[in-house]
Amino acid sequence: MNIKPLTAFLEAGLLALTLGHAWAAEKPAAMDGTSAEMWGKRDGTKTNLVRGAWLKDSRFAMFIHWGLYSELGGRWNDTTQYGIAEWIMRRAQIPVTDYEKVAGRFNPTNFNAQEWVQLAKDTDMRHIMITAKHHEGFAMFKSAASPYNIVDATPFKRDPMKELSEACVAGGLRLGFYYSQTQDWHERDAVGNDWDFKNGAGDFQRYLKTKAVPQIRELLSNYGPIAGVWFDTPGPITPEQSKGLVDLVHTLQPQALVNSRIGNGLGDYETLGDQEIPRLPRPGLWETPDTANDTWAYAWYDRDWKSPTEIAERLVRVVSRGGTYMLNVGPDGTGRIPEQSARILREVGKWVHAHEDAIHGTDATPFGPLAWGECTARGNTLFLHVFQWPADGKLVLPGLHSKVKRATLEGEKIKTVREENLLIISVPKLRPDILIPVVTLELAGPVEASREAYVLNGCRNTLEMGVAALKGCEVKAVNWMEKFGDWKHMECLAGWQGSERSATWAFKTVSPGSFYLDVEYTCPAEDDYSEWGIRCGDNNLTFPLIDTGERTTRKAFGGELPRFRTYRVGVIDFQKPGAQQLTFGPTGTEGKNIRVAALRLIPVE
Ligand code: FHN
Repeated sequence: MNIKPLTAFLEAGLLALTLGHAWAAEKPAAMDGTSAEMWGKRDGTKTNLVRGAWLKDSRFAMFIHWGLYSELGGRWNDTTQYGIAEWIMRRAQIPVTDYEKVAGRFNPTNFNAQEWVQLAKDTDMRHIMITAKHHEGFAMFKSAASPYNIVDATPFKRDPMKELSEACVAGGLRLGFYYSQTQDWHERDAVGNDWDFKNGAGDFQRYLKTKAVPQIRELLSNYGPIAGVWFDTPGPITPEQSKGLVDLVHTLQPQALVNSRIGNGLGDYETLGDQEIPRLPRPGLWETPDTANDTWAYAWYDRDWKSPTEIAERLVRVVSRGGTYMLNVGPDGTGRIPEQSARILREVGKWVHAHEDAIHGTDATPFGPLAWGECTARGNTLFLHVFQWPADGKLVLPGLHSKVKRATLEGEKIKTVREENLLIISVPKLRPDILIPVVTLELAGPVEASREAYVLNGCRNTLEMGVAALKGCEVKAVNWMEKFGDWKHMECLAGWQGSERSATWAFKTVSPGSFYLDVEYTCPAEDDYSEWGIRCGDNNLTFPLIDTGERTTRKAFGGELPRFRTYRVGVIDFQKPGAQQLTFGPTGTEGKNIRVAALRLIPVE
C-alpha cells in the first residue's frame, strides 16, 4: 500500500486535520517539510486511568534524545544547522550512504547507564523515555530486523537500551522507548526522506511489516516490562496502521502505555505539543515534553539553557494543571550528558526532593487562576507554590472554603486568618532563598474551594483567555517555531468578527487599588492603528493598537513568526472591593486580525 509523501500530504492541506490545531487550518503548507510537526489528532484520545495510574504518580520524567545525530552535534560539512539537532539528516539533506558512515565512527565510550539513572534520581524524576529509534532510522538497540543498529553497525558494539533497562530496574525507575513509527529517513518505503527517495513511490505497509513492527516487538520482548512506547509525528499513518501498533504494544505488554502521537485519536494518554503548557487545568491523563535549551538532541552551539527556576516553575505549572512534565536531556556523541544541563537538573532536583509531596502523585489546583503562583493538591492538603513573593508579608488565597488545621512555610509553622472569602497567610517579608517557596495548608476536611477569579493587590495579574465570556471572537492556539523545531505556544483572542466583538472577564477585587493595564498582542500592518477599548466600572479607556511587524512567512523555513508586543494602555482604578467586570474589544470595525495574548493588571506602586 502506498502512502503519500509528507510534503504532498502537507500540500493537500491535510495537516490541519492531523494536528487538530487551529493554526494548522490557517497555514497548512508553509513548513518546508517540517511537516513532522504533526502531533497527531488528540481529540478523542481515551485516557486510560488504570494503565496510566503510574504516570500520574510520576509527574516528572526524563526524556532523552540520543542517536547518530548526537555524534554530529548540529554540524555537517563544516556548516551548523541551527534548530533541533536530531533533524540534521533532513535539514542538510544528507544522503543515506553518507549518513551511514557516521555509524562507523560512533563510539560513545563515555556512556554510563548508572550515571544517567543517577542523574534522573538526583533530579527526582520517576521515569525515563529514550529514543530507541528516531526519524534518522538508526536503532540504538540490537535489532535482528535491521543491521543498521548500534550493536552491529558501530565500533561501540554495546546495547545501551539493555544497559539502561538494567540500570533502571536497579534504580527503581521505569523506562520507556521512543520509536518513530512513520518517519524513517533511512528507508525508501517509510516517510520523510524525499532527497534520496521519492516518497510516495514506496510501500509504507512493507516498511511497517519489515522494520517498524519487528523492532517494536524487539523492544517489547527483550528489555523486561517497559513503561510504554512513545510514538511521534504520525503524519499520514492510517487508523488501521495506528491501531495495529497499539494492539501490538498491548498484546505483548498489557501494562505499557501508548501516547497520543500514535495518531488517529488513539493512545492511552495525550502528549501535548512540544513545550506546550496549557494555561488552565486540563482533564484526563496528559504530559508536556519540554526542552532544557532549544533543541532535543545535543547541539554544540546551544547554550540557551532555561534556568533552574524557570524549569521548576514550568514543572509546577504542568503538574498544577493536571499533567506530567517530561524534561529532555541531549547526551553528546561520546555518551555524556552535557555538564551544564546536568547541573541545572540537579539544582531542580534539590528543590523537588525537598517538595516531593507537592509534586509526585498530586492533583490539579481546585482554584481559579492565582495571581502569585500555582497550587497542587493531595487529599486534604494544599501546596501553594509562590512565584511572586508578597512584599507586605501577606499571601492572599481566595476561594478556599475548608477550614485550615495547620499552615507551614517550608516546614515552619505560620499563621493564617480568614477574612470572608479570603485566607490571609502571614509569611516573612524576606523571600526564602529557594527556587519556589511552598506554603503547605493541612485542611480539617476535604478540599472545598471555588474557582472564582480574583485580581490581587501587590501581584501581577493576568486575565486568562480561557475564562472570558466571548462575543464575536474566539480563543485560538497560536503555535510557531522560533528556531527550526523550537516550538512556542500562545493562546490568543482572535477572529474578531460580527457587530458585537468583545471579551468580558468577571472577577473580584479585595481592596481599592490602581493597576496599569498591559495588553500583549500581535498586529499585522493592515490593522495598524485600529482603535480598541476597555470598560470596567467607571473606567473607560480607548487606545490604538499599532503594527507589531507581524510576519506570516519566514525566509528560513516557512511558517509564521508572530511578533508579540506589550503595550501599556492606561490605568484602571478600583474604588471599592468586590465584583468587577472588564470588557475589552475593538471600538469600530477594524482590527479583525489582531491577536491578543494577554491582558495584565500590574499594581501601580
Ligand atoms: O520531530 C520530532 C522532534 O525531533 C522531537 O523528537 C520532538 C519531541 O517531542 N518530537 C517531534 C516533533 O514534535
